Amino acid sequence: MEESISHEYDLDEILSIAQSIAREAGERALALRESGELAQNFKESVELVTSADLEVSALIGARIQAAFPEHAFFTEESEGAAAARPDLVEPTWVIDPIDGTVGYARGHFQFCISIAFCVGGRIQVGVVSCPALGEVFTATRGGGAFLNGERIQVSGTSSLENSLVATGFPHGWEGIDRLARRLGAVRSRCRDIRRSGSCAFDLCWVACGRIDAYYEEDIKAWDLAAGKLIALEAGARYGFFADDARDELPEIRGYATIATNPQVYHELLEILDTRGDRAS
Ligand code: LIP
Repeated sequence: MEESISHEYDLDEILSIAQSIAREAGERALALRESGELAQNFKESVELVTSADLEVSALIGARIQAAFPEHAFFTEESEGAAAARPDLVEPTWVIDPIDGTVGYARGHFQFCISIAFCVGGRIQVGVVSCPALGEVFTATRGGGAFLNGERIQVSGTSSLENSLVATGFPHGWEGIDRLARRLGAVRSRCRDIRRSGSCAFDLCWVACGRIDAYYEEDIKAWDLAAGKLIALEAGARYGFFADDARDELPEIRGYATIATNPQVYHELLEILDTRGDRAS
């Protein structure tokens, strides 16, 4: 299957198109923010969505349709995206036009344009552009992971005690006591905690070794798809710390995700999941 995919699809060409779309989208996101005219609304009363999320989503969708009219795509802003359960068998793009919207709207640098190309049930290409930092992370399945064209790999930190661990929290307050308990348990065993506000950003920082581990209970396919491939191709170990509560395709499952350098995986997993390692 893997071999036939690389025969049927030119992943390097797809990567190059995805990269140029991500760069254009990033420039547009920055320009919209600088214009000072961002409209802000809330989905389901808690989740921020700005006019830039919608505009950048439309821009990326239009570019993909123009380049690959036969491919399916869905973005965080697509209608029914939350309930969608794509099987990724046919060519499908999974996109977060702005991952880290809350920080983006407040002028932070930790936000990303996340674009993944999937086919044959797997993520094949991932691009995460961080326009405020001028950084673009890329990966193709089996082809390694890169930051601005330079090969990257996960950190060599060998113990959780010396690890920087990133995590995130859902937009609402549901389950906050459980999340806070878990955070306390992790914090008492690691060097420190980071919370960027963007899953794609955190996965890329695991990939390039700026942090050693990332976990989060409730992320979505569009948050993780590109970053997951980038982290894996950089040598990360990726898995789950609880049974799936959402019946998602494992390849793009966002429930109870853990991604770390392989050396600290078991130590962190033990804290998060007392039932032991049930990773992928
Ligand atoms: C964000 C995630 C992040 C999570 C935030 C939010 P959005 O996605 O990437 O990991 O902690 O609460 O869900 O909403 O900015 O696309």
